[in-house]
Amino acid sequence: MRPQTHSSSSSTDRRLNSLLRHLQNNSNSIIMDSQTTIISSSPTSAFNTNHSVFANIPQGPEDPILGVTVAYNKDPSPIKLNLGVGAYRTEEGKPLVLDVVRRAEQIILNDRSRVKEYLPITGLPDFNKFSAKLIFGNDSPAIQENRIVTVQCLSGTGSLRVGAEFLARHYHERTIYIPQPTWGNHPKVFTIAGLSVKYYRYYDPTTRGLDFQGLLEDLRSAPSGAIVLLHACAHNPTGVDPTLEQWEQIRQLMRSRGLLPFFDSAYQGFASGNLDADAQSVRIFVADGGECFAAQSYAKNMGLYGERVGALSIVCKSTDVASRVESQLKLVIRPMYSNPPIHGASIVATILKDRNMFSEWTVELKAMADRIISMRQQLFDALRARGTPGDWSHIIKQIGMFTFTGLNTEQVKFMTKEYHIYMTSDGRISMAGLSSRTVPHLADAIHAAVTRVA
Ligand code: PLA
Repeated sequence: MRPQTHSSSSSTDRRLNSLLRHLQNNSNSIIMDSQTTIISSSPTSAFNTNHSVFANIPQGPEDPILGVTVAYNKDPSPIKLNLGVGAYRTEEGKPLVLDVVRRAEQIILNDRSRVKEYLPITGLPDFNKFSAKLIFGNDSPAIQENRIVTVQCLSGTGSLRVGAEFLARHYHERTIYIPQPTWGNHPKVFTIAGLSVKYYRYYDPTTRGLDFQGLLEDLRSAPSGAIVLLHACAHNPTGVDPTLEQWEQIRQLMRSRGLLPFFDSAYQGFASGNLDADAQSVRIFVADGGECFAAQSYAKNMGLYGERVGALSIVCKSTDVASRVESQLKLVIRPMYSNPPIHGASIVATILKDRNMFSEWTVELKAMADRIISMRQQLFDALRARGTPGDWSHIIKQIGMFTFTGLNTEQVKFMTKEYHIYMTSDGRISMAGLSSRTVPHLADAIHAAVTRVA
């Protein structure tokens, strides 16, 4: 129900309005008159304790992804299952803190020389240095040539937002092309920063694969200089990535049209289990010497969701440009949140800097990626065993954290109502939230939805 519009007929409101009119018309006597009015009247005359200045505010909708968790939390059913948000769970269905993260935190805790001073506006220098190496490669010429600026930001979302604000202020082309479909927050982040969002074709529902021709056509007809958002790997929500050959064609087309790549890398290591393999798309764009943006998140690959740790890198043509770009990034960041938090970045820097801890991390990361891949196989097998109508091979073909099932909104609603399975209304399920124990329940629910709901 819409909240009722406020009526100004009460005597209190009449007095308030006349006070406001007086203030508007007689600015010289504002302070005297307002004080006089407030002191000489009853407390309710100018300040009504029952009336909110936000009385007319409409109820906002829940977030399409994070709202799924809100609904899940309210459900008392013991069999409920949250496959909405992309958050890794163990076979026991529990959130996971990596052993290497615990070890890094212990080191940080024991180091009495560490203090809680403000970080620089651009964040922890070691974190930035090693984050750039992680995504662009240890021997990246662009790093050696000192033409990459990396700034620590508030996880992937904050990195995208800072990049978007910078582009809105300093780049001549305001249009950003994002894939159709994409992560639900992308259009909001870019629009609110002042960019104009357009879509390029990406996913073909009939093949449940990449609409490569559509993608090329749309990018070919984009205005020269337009920004193009690319998921570095493990495309969310479709789980469909271009092959390396297709990436190469996308690169050639984008460079020939002068389109500016903005990579969102939220799942490095989660697609293949290998950090370098999952960064190939970004690296082929950097290898040609051209410019690009990259937003990195450590939420998933280090399990640091709530620590909000990520980085924005801007690859420039020269050191000189990079240093001016950095100076402007500081002017973007300072009035937004001044400087980023220290703890999560210290964990990441501790791990990335130390050869042993780094390799321990890659083992734990591979185990997470492998468990997700094995969930794909188990769910596929369970549907086959039930004889569920349809071709479910996309479950094993898709890459990364999510399966874009092809289930429609009504089927999703049915599964939530009858089976207490929570997922986003577009039919996306987080494979990382499944376990061997819960696969049969999900397969039963999908089977029932497909056979009973059109
Ligand atoms: N980019 C993509 C493509 C994402 O999928 C997500 C997270 C982010 C950026 C931002 O992550 P971060 O700010 O936490 O680093 N997507 C999640 C969570 C996992 C979410 O919606 O916030 C998802 O369930 O889609």
